[in-house]
Amino acid sequence: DQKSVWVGTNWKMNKGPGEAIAAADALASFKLPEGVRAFVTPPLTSLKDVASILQDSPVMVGAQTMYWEDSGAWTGEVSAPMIAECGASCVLLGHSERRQNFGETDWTVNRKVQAALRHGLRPLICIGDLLDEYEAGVSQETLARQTKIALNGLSREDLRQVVVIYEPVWAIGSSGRPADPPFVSEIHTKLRSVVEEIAGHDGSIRIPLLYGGSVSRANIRDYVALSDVDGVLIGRAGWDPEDFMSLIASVG
Ligand code: G2H
Repeated sequence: DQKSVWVGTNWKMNKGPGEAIAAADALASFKLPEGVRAFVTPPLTSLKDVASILQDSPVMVGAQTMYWEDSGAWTGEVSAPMIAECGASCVLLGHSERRQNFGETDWTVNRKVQAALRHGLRPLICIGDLLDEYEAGVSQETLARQTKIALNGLSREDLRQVVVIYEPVWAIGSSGRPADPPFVSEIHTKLRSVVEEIAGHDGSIRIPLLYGGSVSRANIRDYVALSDVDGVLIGRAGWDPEDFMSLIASVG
């Protein structure tokens, strides 16, 4: 895993089943460059179709969220075993859009991480600082807290499965501006020591640390070049499958 570059695209609430299937068909024909680990997170309405189209492709498929209970009276929610049965191998957890708009907290993210792991799903854990935290110079404290709580109680075997994605909330979406690579470098170096504190300093477990937030053709290589950045999560710039493939090719 050491040399892999992770490149994911989060479709968010875009693409109905028809469009999602067409996009998955396009992704299925793409050959990944050596060393790139790609993933896509479609909406739940097309998770099963996209996973089945990509089942023989190296592109991994994940959900964008899930609930921590396996089943029960939780109207509107879906569980880890349901997502796994749809063919997903991973799940985004704690995306800032979920934390901000749907009440997710550090501790609910932790419960979801544990539930995902129980059902063999790789948790793709998003963390991020708010603009006022960034401006007050406390980004690092927020990120350390979010990371430590998300990973609380995990075994070493569990820690081998997780991916952590730094997405500054002020850098996400059309109102955001991409974070400067030197700032990302500084943050990721500190995050590396936070995860090593948890997983050990001997290098036997290297938790992939990805950057996300307005990643585009213009800046993707600047992030991937950073020594503590193991890849990127792309939103808007990766929604078109041809664009996603060319972004992957540009770092492969
Ligand atoms: C951040 C990112 C992908 P965008 O949410 O998760 O989206 O690249 O559109 O800022």
